[in-house]
Amino acid sequence: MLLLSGGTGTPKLLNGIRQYIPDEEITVIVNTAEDLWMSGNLICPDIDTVIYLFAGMLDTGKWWGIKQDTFNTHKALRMAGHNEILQLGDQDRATHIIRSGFIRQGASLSEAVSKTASMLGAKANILPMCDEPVSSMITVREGTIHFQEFWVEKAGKPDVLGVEYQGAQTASVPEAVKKAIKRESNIIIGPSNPITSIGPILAVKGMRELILSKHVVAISPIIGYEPVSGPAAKLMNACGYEVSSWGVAQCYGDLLDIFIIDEQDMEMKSNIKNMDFAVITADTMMTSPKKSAALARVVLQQLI
Ligand code: GDP
Ligand code: FO1
Repeated sequence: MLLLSGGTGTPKLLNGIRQYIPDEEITVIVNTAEDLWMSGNLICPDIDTVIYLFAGMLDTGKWWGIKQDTFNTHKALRMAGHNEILQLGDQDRATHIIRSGFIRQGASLSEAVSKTASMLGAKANILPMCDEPVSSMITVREGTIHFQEFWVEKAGKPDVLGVEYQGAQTASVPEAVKKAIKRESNIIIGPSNPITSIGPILAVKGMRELILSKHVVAISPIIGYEPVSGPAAKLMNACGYEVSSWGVAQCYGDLLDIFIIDEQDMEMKSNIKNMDFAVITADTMMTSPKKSAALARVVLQQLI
């Protein structure tokens, strides 16, 4: 079982999938374009969400960080005048220190993530989309800024003029990712942000070609004309896509074989019918583990 994931929508689906499939049989290729170095360590928000989910540690209220974490170091740094863009939990920071230590000793990101995930007890195969640094850069009126500056520091408020994946074209698909894709017939594109979660994964040089021949099942992260959460609307608009499942389908284009949209968008099914893939409707709103499991069941039924 192989999924492409960001850090909120797809982890909710993974929470359902793991009710049917053992963690050891799940591989997740995760976006790294929201990563950044902060206070001396590499923060990988989407990877950490997936690790913490499989380790049973995730704060599923926020879908980032560790449940019941404290923020003492973050507060102490702020009192000393060192402001961190992201509020880092103390236990979460321990993960960053361990992973960054491996990287400083010469490990690739893939190796560092694999070791960190097993130290924390996550049994799924969690693979960064690439080992080289890639960043989603957002162009606003004042210039071009990192995704985290746009979304967290500036609270997603500036008008967005464009998005680019800095470093993606010179990055390469890691061997572990190539192997994982080659051995699967199906690839699931989870309900993640098509611009800043799935977009960067597909932009890694050679990734799209590897996925093209597979049976791709994607789940829309948009219900009606709004994302369930996060900045997808502003970013899709800026990239010239309609904010709807139709727009998401256009982002993925010829990769799609099966596209799962929300049952509320039943009438969109007829708009999408001229495309070269099947459209399935389901309740895609995952507000509980039970609802995640119900959607996961629909997804599993679409696999070949
Ligand atoms: P990020 O890295 O935190 O941006 O996380 P993702 O890209 O994985 O997830 C963000 C996307 O998930 C947003 O576009 C949301 O609309 C979508 N999303 C979140 N929860 C749900 C849900 O329950 N159902 C669906 N269909 N989409 C969801
Ligand atoms: N998101 C926030 O909106 N505010 C935060 O203070 C914040 C801290 C944070 C710390 C660690 C981590 O792994 C993720 C964190 N996030 C935070 C989420 C992160 O910015 C995500 O990349 C975005 O929310 C969207 O994907």
